[in-house]
Amino acid sequence: MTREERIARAKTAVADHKAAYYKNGEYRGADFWDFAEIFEIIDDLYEVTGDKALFEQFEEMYGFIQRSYTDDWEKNPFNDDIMWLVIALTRAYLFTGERKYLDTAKFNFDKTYARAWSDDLGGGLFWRIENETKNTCVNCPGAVAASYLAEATGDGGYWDKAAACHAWTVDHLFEPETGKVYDAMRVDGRVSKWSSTYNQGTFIGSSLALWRHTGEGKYLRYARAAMKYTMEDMYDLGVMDNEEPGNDLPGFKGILARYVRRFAEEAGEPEALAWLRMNADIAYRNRNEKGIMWTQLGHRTEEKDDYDVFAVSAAVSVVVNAVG
Ligand code: 7K2
Repeated sequence: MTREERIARAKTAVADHKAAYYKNGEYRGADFWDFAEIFEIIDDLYEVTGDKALFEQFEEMYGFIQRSYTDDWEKNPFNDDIMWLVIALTRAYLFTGERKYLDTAKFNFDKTYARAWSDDLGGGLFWRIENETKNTCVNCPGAVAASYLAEATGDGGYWDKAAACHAWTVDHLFEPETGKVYDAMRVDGRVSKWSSTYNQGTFIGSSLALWRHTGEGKYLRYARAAMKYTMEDMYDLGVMDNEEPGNDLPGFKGILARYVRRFAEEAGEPEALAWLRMNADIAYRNRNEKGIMWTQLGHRTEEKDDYDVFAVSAAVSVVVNAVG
């Protein structure tokens, strides 16, 4: 398949998902973080196509954010949710130069970092405002968000924050010998060792960002180990045919996909992209008549209209990021 064909397929996948769910900046049924992660798929599509027609959609989606959540997201008790939307908007700023995206992202990052960071457990961000657990799903997105803000603002203080969130995760929730990323640590020190595609992905992404910035080899080793664990231990180099059922779970592999693309590009590891492309080919073959693709990529998608918007965004991200 040529690059042009992969781009055409990615555009079709996004357009079919939009046709089923999108109107005036809103994705029907998407809550705060679902929306943020679907926004990131549009960021990805821009990154792989450079298609400036997407700027209009960024603008519409920003309008939806303001209408629904205003400029200040502190009412959301999930610190991770805020980090995800900060990432989505800062990326859109880096493409468009649209200052209001950056201002909103920076304001909410700063406020959330201040409320979520503590010295308990040696540092790190709390997942929610109750301050009970420190999770990979906030610390690695926090590190990714901080590195994009560093790039966007030129303020090196954000690199320090990125490094701090990442280092806490490495020290408390990472197995360097296997590349497995754990889920969370409670304030009493108990650890959930469950690993997931989205945590592996944001760990890879934050490691790569810090590697690019510092040139320190340990960051590349972390990214490599986590990528290897994901492809080989979690999937045995096979198709991602899991993550259902579950509230959030079905959307997770879409987050992984963007960091697989970046890993392949930045670390120069084409076999990671080959694995992602194999997944994209299978998912696309299994789409239904409306072009919707179920999160179990190896399963034929049924002809039904009530698929959850986030659950069926994961395969869209796989197809978009497989462009490379
Ligand atoms: O417990 C956390 C996390 O550690 C775990 O990996 C997943 C597993 O669940 C939550 S994170 C998912 C949250 C994201 N923010 C919005 C919330 O509605 C959602 O629970 O599923």
